[in-house]
Amino acid sequence: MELNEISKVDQAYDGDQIQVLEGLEAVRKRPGMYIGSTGPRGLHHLVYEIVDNAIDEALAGFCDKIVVKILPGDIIYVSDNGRGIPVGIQSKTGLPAVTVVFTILHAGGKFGGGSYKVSGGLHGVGASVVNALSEWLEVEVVSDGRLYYQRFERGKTMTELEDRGPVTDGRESGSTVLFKPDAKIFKETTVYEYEILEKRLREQAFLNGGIRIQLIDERNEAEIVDNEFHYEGGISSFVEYLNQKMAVEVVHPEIIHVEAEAADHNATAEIAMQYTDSFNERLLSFANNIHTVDGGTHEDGFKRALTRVLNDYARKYNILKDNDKNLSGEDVREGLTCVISVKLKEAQFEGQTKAKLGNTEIASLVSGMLSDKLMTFLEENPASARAIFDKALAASRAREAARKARDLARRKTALENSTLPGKLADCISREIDKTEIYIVEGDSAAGSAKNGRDRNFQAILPLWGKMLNVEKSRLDKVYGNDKLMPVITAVGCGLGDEFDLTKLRYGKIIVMADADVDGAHIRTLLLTFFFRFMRPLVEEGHIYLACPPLFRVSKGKRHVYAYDDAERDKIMAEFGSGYDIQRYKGLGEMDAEQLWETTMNPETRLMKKVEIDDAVAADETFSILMGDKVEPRRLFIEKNAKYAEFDV
Ligand code: TSJ
Repeated sequence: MELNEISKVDQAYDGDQIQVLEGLEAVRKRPGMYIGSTGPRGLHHLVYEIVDNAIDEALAGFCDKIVVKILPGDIIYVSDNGRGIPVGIQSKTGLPAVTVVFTILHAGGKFGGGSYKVSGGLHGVGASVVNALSEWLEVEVVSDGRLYYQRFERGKTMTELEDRGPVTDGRESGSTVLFKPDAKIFKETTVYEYEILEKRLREQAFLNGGIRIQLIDERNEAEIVDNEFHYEGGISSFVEYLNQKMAVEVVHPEIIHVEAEAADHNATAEIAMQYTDSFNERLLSFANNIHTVDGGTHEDGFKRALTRVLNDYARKYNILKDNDKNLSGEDVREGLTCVISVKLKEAQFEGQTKAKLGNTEIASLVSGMLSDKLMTFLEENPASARAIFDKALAASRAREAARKARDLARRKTALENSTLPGKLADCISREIDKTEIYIVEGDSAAGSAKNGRDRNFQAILPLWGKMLNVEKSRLDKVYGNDKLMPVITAVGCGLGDEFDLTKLRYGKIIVMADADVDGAHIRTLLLTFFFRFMRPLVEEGHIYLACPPLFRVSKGKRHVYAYDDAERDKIMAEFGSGYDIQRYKGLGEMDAEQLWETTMNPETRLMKKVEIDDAVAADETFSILMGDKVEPRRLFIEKNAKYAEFDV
C-alpha cells in the first residue's frame, strides 16, 4: 500500500500539482495508516515526525540544538540550528526541495546529500504526513543569510516558497516548522501533554548523546514550563537515570558501556548496563532510535552473549563448581538495567506493531562485541564481578527453591485430591469468553458476592491469610504464600516462565476490594503480583477492577448510586431536597442485591479494565510504590495524590 503510494506519485508527477495533492488526500482519508491512530498517540506522533528530521540533521553533524514549543492553542513549534532544509529547485519536480518535503508522501531523508535517515517515527513517514494532518503548517528556513517562508493548509500549498530577503537579526542557519493539528482529524483531542513529549524527547536526548533538546510549554503565560535535555553520557546517562528514577540500589559503581561498528560499516551497536538490587530486569532496546518494545535480534544477541560470558567467567574462576548447573538467562539478568541501541542502514521491523528488529546480522554484531568487552570488564573489575555473581547466584538459588516449592505445592494439592482451592465458589460455565472470577478481600464482602452473583458464569474467590509484597519477593516465596496460592490455582495458568495462557480458567479476573486505603493497598499488591508473575494476563486485557459505589442517594423509593463525590453532588442537585445519603465504607455494607446491581451485573456495573500501554512506566510505578526506598515512594504518592482515588 505505502509503496504503491510512492510509485503513484513518482510516475504521475511531472509538476502536476493535482496528483501531488491526491497523495496527501490519501493521508487525510486514512490517517491511521500513516500515524497509527488519530487519538492522543497519533497527535503526539506528529511532533516526533518533525523532531526526527531535526535529529537527523544533528546526527549528520550540522546541528546541536533543537527547540520544541507548545504554543497557546496547542500549536507546535520545532526549530533547529542546522543547515536549513534545502530551498533549491529539484530538477525532477521543478519545485524547491523544501516544498517537496512537505507535499510529497515519503519525500525527505535522501535528497541532496547521500545521508541515510537514522531516526524515524513508528511508521517512518514524515513531514508531508504532518502537513496533511495539520489545519495549517508554516516552514521557515534560514540559509546563506536569507529567510525563506512557505505556508500550507490541510496539505495544500497556500503560498509558494517566498524569499524574504536577508536576515537582519543575525539569526544563524536553521529550519523552523510551526503547525496546528487539524481538529477535523484529531477528533478526540488536540491538546498536548507535556509529560508525553518530555518522555520521548528526553529519550531521544539520551539516545543521541550531546544533542540539546529544549521543551517549552507556553500555553499558560503565568506558568511557563521549560526544560532542556542534554546528556553527554548518552545511553550510560540513560541507565543512571533509570536506576535513580526506579529508586533501586546499584550493586557495583560502574556503568558498563560497550560499542562497536560492523565490519561493513553498515551498522553500529552500543550497550550500557548496570546491576541493581531489584529482582526485575529492565531491558530497553532501540533500533534507529525507535523503541523496539518487542525486542528482536539485538536483544537476542545481547542475551545470548551475556549468559555465555558470565558462565564462562564463573567456570574459569571457580565461582561455579564442576557439579553446579549453569546460570540461566533469567539468573544473569535479575536486577539488570540495560539500554541497547543499534543504528543500521536498512532496519527491518517485524511483527504486528513493527516494534521488533528483524535484521539477523545484528545478533552477531551485538553478541560478538559484548563477548569481548564484558569478559575484559569482569577481569579488570573483580570487586564488581563479585557483586554481579553474588546477585546471579542468589537468583539461581531462589529459582531452584521456587522449583522445589512448586513441586511441593503440586504434590500437596495432589495428596489433598482437590486441585481447586476449597474456598472457591466456582461457576457452572467453562466458556472462557463468558466466565469471570471475582477475587474478593474480606469475608462479609465475599459472602455478599456469593449470594449476589450469577453462578452460571461468575466464580467467587475470597482472599484470606497474609499477603506477600511480591515486589520484594522472588518466585519461591510466592509458591509458599497462602494468600496467593489459591489465586494461582484458580486462575490455572501457573507462574513466571511456566505461565501458560491457554490454561486460563476465566476470561475476566476481577479484583474487588473496598474503596478505601486498605482496599487500595490490596488492589496494588494483587496488580503488582499479576504484573510481575502473570504479565500476559495484564497484556491481553484479562484483569479488571471492580468499582463499587461510594454513595447511595435515596429519595422515597428511588435509589441512585454515585461512584465519586462529583457524581454524588450532581444527584443531590437533581433530587433537590428530602433525600438521604448513605456512604459505603466497605463492600461488606452492601447486601447481595445491591452488590449485584452496582458492581457485578454486567448490564449495570462499572468496571475498569487494567491496561498497560507503557510497560516501562508500569514497571517504574510498581518499583517505586512497592520497593524499599521510602523517600521516592512518598514523593510519588504526593505527586499523584489528586489521582489517588482512581489510581491503582
Ligand atoms: F522535515 C521537516 F521539514 F519537518 C524538518 C526538517 C523539520 C525540522 C524542524 C528540521 C528539518 C531539517 C532538515 N533540519 N535540517 C535539515 N536538513 C536538511 O534537510 C538537509 C540540509 C542540507 C543537505 C545537504 O546535503 O546539503 C541535506 C539535507 C537533508
